Amino acid sequence: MPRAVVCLPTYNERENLEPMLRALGDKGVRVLVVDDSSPDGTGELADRLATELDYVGVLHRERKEGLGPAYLAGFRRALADDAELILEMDCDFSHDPADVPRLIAAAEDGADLVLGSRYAPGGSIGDWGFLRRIVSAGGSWYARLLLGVGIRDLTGGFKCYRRRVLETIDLDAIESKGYAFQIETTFRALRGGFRVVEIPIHFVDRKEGGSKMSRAIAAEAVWRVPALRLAALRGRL
Ligand SMILES: Nc1nc2c(ncn2[C@@H]2O[C@H](COP(=O)(O)OP(=O)(O)OP(=O)(O)O)[C@@H](O)[C@H]2O)c(=O)[nH]1
Ligand SMILES: [Mg+2]
Repeated sequence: MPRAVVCLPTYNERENLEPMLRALGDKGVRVLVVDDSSPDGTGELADRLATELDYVGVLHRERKEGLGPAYLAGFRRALADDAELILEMDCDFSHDPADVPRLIAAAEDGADLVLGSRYAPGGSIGDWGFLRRIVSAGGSWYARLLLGVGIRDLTGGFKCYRRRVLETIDLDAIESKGYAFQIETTFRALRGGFRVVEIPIHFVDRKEGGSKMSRAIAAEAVWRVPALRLAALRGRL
């Protein structure tokens, strides 16, 4: 089995971290927790768990700058550690740890980038309110239309990259911080000619802890999508 590293960004995920790390324990992966100095002590808890669980590592960052910079730091560390597959996933159980082997299997079957997709046939979302559904589905539809791509779930954060994808796309050029980061990485992979495959997942709302989604994050996605298309049209991406 190729060496797989799950990058797990955390900000105030104290209640979720330990169950999540334990749930990933039998999946044959290494886990890199990327914590942005969570005020609730998630980073210290991660250090403690890393001494007990040999498949866990921790990357501490000084301050919260959004998901994008946290993931980029995690990707760079995973690449330096010789990972062949690099996964992204949320630490709030919206993404089911039991799906990790399915993402890895799709990559082993030949995909360069696998997306855990809520909007692919067979995918679904549980217990989200009406507004959240509209915003999410509308966001993916908007990005799909403006970017002219066939991907159904562009904003999800449950993904598995082959090493060569992250080595090829220009990580230094990515400035997206929130959902836009997910859109941008997938768009860059498509532009790079990589094979992107969606596999259906069932997504559930978090039970513990609070959402970090904000208006600023949603607004960033709205303006970055046309900016990405423009950059592509100008041959800059
Ligand atoms: N390191 C780091 N992690 C973050 C940051 N923002 C969010 N996260 C983590 O990224 C994951 C997704 O964040 P959520 O707050 O669940 O955001 P979301 O999934 O877009 O929104 P909800 O569906 O409302 O939960 C979680 O594991 C968070 O702890 C950040 O700035 N830095
Ligand atoms: Mg979440």
